[in-house]
Amino acid sequence: MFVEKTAPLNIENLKKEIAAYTHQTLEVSDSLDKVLQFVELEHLYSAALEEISTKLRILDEDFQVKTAHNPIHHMERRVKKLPSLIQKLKRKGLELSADAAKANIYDIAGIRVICNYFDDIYTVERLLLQQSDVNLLRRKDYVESPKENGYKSLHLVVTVPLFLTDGVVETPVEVQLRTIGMDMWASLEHKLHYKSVKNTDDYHELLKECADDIANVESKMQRVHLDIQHDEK
Ligand code: 0O2
Repeated sequence: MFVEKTAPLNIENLKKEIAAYTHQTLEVSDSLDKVLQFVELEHLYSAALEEISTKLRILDEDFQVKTAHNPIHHMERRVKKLPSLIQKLKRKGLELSADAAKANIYDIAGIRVICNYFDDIYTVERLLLQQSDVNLLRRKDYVESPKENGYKSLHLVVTVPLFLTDGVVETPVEVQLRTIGMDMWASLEHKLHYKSVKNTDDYHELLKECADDIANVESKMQRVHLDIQHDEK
């Protein structure tokens, strides 16, 4: 069910990555301290992803047992890689430290929940947020109000409690909920935006058209799905 996107931890590689992104040759004592803080960060946010993934999997299975339908098609999760995290800290003009990251960056742990149909997005949101230990910090509904380029997804930042050896730590996780079609669109647009040498503007209108076409097809398919569900009852 999960597509793991996290590379295994390796202190030597982390040291090299920190040195490359801070453009400093770090002395061993200094770098080790920083590295260990980032290792701890990785551990913390991986644990938060584990918690939220389990919650979502249990909800999906329970929904299937009770309604014969799985709202979740699949999930992808990742802890933000150190180079992207450092880039984001720099972009926001923040100190390059694990503490600054913890306090200011909310998408260190990210999970993408790909839903079967449009309605499933809001079902999963409702079921997740009604859990007493899940707290909503931020919500951006790009499904209701798509971005100008046609991007659609529901973004939530929630905290989950982690019961660690030294106490409870409320840890934020960014949850992106979208349909299969919205995911297909976002993947292509992301590729065009970040990887392609072509001018993104050339595809602006075409991509917007694709977003509308996908929404039309997905809404027709949802109608068929709802009719079938209704007939089965
Ligand atoms: P990555 O590599 O996916 O992590 P903030 O996180 O608050 O500083 P922002 O832009 O306010 O930044 O957050 P927002 O709007 O919630 O978007 C965050 C993430 O949503 C992005 O993460 C993308 O994953 C996705 N996203 C937002 N807009 C678009 C878009 O137009 N096209 C595509 N394909 N994805 C989008 P990152 O950090 O950019 O990258």
